[in-house]
Amino acid sequence: MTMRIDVISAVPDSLTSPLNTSILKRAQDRKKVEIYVHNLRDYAYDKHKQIDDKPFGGGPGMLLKPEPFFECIEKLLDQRKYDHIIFPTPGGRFYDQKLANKFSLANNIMIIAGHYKGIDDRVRQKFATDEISIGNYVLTGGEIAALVIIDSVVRLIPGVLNDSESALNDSLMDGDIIEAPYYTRPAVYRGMEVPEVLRSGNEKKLRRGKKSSRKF
Ligand code: 6GU
Repeated sequence: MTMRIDVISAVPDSLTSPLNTSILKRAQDRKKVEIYVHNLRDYAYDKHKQIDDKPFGGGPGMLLKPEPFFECIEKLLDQRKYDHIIFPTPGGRFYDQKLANKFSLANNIMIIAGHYKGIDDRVRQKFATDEISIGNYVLTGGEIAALVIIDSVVRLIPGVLNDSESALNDSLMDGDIIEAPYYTRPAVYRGMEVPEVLRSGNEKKLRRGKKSSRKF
């Protein structure tokens, strides 16, 4: 079973490189996930291909119009069922590992990447099943949040990570993700030494992930 992820964006180019690099690329090459990026402008039907307009009630900036989103989303919904239609928004539920685990069980996920104050709210009302924030700060748009969600979900799909990278090695203590520090050669660099316990070669005595490296 191959997971399918559809992302709708007004700036699809911002997603291309990250989605086609490193482990996300490998996951697609291994047919563990299919990721499709849809350009909102392709669903603008007026002759100027306009996707934004002035907000009712005034105020600065432009809003993404509802029609291109509705056209694109309804076309996708005609083709398959989606387990989650994710709407990244600073007002959403805070994203965490538990939610990533849940999303990783899905067959089909859609992510609607709008802009902060930049999307007609009827799109959210009509289609969003999961409104997600990735933290307490404001981004220029939902694309980077979409990438955060995709990255954290795809690495959990069986067969995406190799044994040495395995998500099973992720350490969780008191619900916090923690990692002990790692080192490679040289054993001494600019006077800084790798801890003796790691250099001894007695790997079985090592209990990785026990000691938090969290600084705050
Ligand atoms: Cl999901 N979107 C935007 N624009 N800003 C955010 C966010 C999402 N999560 C935190 N800040």
